[in-house]
Amino acid sequence: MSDLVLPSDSPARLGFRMPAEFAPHEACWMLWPQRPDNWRLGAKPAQRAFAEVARVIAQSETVIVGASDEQYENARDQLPPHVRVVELSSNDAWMRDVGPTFVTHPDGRLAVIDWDFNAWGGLKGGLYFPWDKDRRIRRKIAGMLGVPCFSAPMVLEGGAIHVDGEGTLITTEECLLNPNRNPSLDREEQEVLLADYLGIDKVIWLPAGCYQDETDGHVDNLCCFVAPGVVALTWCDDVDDPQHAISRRALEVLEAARDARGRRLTVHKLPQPGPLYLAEEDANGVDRLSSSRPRRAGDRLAGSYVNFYIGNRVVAMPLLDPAFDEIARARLQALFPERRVVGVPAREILLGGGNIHCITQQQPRV
Ligand code: KQY
Repeated sequence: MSDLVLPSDSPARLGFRMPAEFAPHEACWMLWPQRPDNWRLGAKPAQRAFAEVARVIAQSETVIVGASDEQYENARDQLPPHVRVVELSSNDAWMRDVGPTFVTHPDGRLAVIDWDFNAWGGLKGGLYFPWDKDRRIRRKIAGMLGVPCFSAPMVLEGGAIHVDGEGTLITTEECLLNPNRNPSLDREEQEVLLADYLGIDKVIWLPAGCYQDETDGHVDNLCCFVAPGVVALTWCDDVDDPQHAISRRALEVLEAARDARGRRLTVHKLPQPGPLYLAEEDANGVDRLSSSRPRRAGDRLAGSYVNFYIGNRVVAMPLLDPAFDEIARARLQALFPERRVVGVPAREILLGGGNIHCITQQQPRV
């Protein structure tokens, strides 16, 4: 980590830090899916899956779902009454990536970090155009909550980072050092910004994310903290599967790493589901529009059980493959003895390019 002096007004200099996902939450924010060029059959199956995710998470914290005006009544009708629905326009439904990264202050203040956003790569491999509505979401939520919003001079999606709440951040080189995100910022400069805005003392750089992940290797689909000093990692035993080498390289980095407090990490492996592929029927249900990335039958899906959400008393995990669902659920339950691990059928979310972690964003309790 570079020891450049922080600007005097950076959130970290003011005393703000990003808490871990496993710290207590005030709420969980989500968005309602609707775009027919990403979600098959007019997003109806995805809406049912999102509603089930919201229902499970709402068992232990407030859930707030942002929906467009034209989908407001439909979202209200499909979501349980105790899930709040607010009008909030978006270009798609990935609250992890377009929603606020919340930071907290020891005196009880909450603030939002507003990263730049370019739809996972802008015009060089991004997933859709335009992304103007997504770009405004963090500021709108800060406004709704009446909390300060710090604009960070860096493209970053929430799914590209995981933190332990004790000064350590995990990310991937494939995503953060991709020329389609921050071509003018090198590794050290990005570390300085992560320190300035999130209070990070140590960045652990994994080489790459999951095979064929359309986000350019978001860490939240590959590896996450389950406690300080403890991570879960997607694993694949098949040496002929490209995921095997990716996970093995990540394991080597994790095993050699020390976190911000000088601890070694304990790594727990979660099996990769599948491999899973987009079926003809899935692809045929998606509208083909030039403004978004096409979905083609036979495309490999970047399915991963690591893409779960840690709620206050429940963990919402994706069910993706009957051959591995129960093994993954039992391993996660052992990692979260004080929470109930609940599986949600999540193939419809995966077809849109992400999973439960990608569609949720925790608001920490202060
Ligand atoms: O990995 C995530 N955090 C989001 C996935 C977004 C996919 C967009 N199609």
